[in-house]
Amino acid sequence: MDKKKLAGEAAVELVEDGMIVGLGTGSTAYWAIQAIGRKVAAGLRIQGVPTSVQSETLALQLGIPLLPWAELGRIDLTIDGADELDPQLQLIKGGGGALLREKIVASLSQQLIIVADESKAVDRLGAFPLPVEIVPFAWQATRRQVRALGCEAALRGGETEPFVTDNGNYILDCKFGVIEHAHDLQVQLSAIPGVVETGLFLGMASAAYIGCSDGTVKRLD
Ligand code: ABF
Repeated sequence: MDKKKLAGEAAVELVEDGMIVGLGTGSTAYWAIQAIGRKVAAGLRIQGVPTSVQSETLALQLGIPLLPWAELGRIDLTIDGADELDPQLQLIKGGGGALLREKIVASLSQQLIIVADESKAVDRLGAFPLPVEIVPFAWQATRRQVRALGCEAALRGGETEPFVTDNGNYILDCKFGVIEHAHDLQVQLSAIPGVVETGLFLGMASAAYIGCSDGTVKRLD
């Protein structure tokens, strides 16, 4: 039983004709985009807004019409993955390196629907290292400031060949341990000038579809 496929396909029931739809990144959102592609082939009229080069490429392959960036404004519904989600639907995202575009798209979305397998549902955030997108300039100094907030921060990909995001930035994967006060941490990280964005998505998700081992899909609101 592919729990990610179950979750991704279930969320697509919410996609209606005429919508502008945010297309998420990752292996769970992949299944949602595949299902949207089938609906478009059957006549559904939507415009997609990809959250990464990866999801843009997939959408184009499936013939999903994309909204021109210049027209980007309100998005009706975004379907995206997550690395962790807690009972309050607070999220850690960015394991796929697309957190900045994902957060921009999420911020414009009337509804953000998270799709995940049950392993992503946690009681408290933090077992998954928090991705933090930073500019390459003086990244070591930025890393020192991030570390000073109480975490181990590692440059994703390593110093020889660092991972570069779709936006030309680096990512620090930050082990804070259990994140008790996510809003405070978001404020502290965002105050560091070299930090572009964090993988904390707080108060943004409308619901989550969780694929379970017993073949069911749970909806969390
Ligand atoms: C993306 O999906 C990222 O924000 C997140 O890291 C990733 C989860 O990937 P997967 O669905 O493959 O587990 O939205």
